[in-house]
Amino acid sequence: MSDTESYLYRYSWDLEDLKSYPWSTHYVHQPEILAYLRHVVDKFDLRKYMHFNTELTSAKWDDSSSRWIISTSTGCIFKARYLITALGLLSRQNLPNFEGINDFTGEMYHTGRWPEDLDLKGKRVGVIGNGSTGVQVVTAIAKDVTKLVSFQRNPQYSVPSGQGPVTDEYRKRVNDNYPQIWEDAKDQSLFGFGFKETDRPTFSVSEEERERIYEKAWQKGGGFRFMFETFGDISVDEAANNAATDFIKRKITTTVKDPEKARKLLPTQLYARRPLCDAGYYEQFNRDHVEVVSLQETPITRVTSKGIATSDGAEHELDVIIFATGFDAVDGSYTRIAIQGRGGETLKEHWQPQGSTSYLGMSVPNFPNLFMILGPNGPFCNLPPAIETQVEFISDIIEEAERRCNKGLNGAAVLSGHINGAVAEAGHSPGPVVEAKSTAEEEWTKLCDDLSANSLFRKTDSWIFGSNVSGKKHAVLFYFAGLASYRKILREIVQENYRGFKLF
Ligand code: NA7
Repeated sequence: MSDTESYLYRYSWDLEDLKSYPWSTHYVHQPEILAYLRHVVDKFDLRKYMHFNTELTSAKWDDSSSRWIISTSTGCIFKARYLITALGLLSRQNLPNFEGINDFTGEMYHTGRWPEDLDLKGKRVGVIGNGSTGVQVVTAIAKDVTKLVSFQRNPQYSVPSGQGPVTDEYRKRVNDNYPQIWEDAKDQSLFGFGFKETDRPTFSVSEEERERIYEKAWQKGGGFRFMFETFGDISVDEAANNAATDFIKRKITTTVKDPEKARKLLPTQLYARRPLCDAGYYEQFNRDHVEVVSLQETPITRVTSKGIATSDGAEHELDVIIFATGFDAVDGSYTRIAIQGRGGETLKEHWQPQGSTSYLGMSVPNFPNLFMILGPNGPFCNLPPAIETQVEFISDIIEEAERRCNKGLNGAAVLSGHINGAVAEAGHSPGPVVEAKSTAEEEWTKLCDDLSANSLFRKTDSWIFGSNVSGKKHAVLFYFAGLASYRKILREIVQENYRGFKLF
């Protein structure tokens, strides 16, 4: 289930479709998201441009022809002037290699590769991981299984999502205001979640008023709302953070009836990961057949043929193990593929040892005409509007490069020897080359680093800083000043003749 309100978890550019396409609940589930994407593909007749079951295996920049040479799993080789990657922020699965994992005789699944027809009814199921996904899985399957064991390394804070049916009046209100809603989300807010983040400090109000504000947000629902619409300092001030977590902890202890389960479910860390929300998560632990294992107290020692063994000598017998263990996020989608820029350097090499870098989350020096959608250090926010923002910028810069090339405006650069006079075909220029400057990449990386310096998010281990995968450097992976500010910067860059880019 997406945790962004349905009306903002879609494309913004087709008002008629926005108003007419059906959605019946506040948040859409995966099948509805897929159906929506298929609908857009059909409506705009896009399927003819798509190759399915085709994996990008490598991409190499050829300086002499100014082309990307792109190899795929189907054996096809494509030559392209521009390569735009949309590999996904959260697509490379993180699958811990527990000792004995191959001995397990039951079924094992990672949530990122969920079989469509999986039926867990009547089964004994273990869920490893309790991030956004683990919390949803536990909530969804608890009623169907005969035994559920949630293996938790770090308990997390989760607030109600507010999921439920959308009334006709609500839908009408959204439909009547759609253009304004999008403008506010894209150009007035930090995260594009459909509300204005507050800058009210936690301790600017009395304790009673604070409680009232938290309670109101709890009743309304929404993870980002709770963290960013209640008070403006929860993610930067430890005392403010503690005040919010005290409230959530009280909710956990009053919801979970078994004190031992409640104790294990109480988080000990800061409230500084991606804010979670759920449709009745803590309530599931009131079922007798739902258990929680604290991996801090009793770590997994190995996977056995029958289930999972923990350090207290227990063997949790299971039919199915679900790995809700997340992803090698953001740059993990890139470092697994040999994407080679000028001189044969791969992106993986370019990003070592300092961690992944880019200009605007889209472009990397020495990787000409490569544009990443949601590459490292792009905006941290609701993703559909972030994706649209980047697609629009990339389209514009390519159009500008082509325009300059066609008008001969880049002739000076070609003749000056950057491409060394090389031409792809006799009598023709190899075409435009667009590339981020190294200084622009350095400045953008420093900005992203500085913006995150005071964030409590930086003090906790999560995929947002790359610290969920062993061996991965803990480094900034996002631009944290928000979508509106990011879009403003992009507009300024265009106005300043694509500041930070070289257009040959
Ligand atoms: P997350 O948020 O990265 O959560 C992964 C969970 O798996 C988290 O609870 C981890 O514990 C746990 N984990 C990871 N490795 C292990 C090992 N080796 N042992 C035990 N537990 C482990 O991934 P999600 O799929 O839930 O969500 C990703 C994003 O998708 C989410 O933020 C939304 O943006 C959508 P930890 O807390 O690190 O101790």
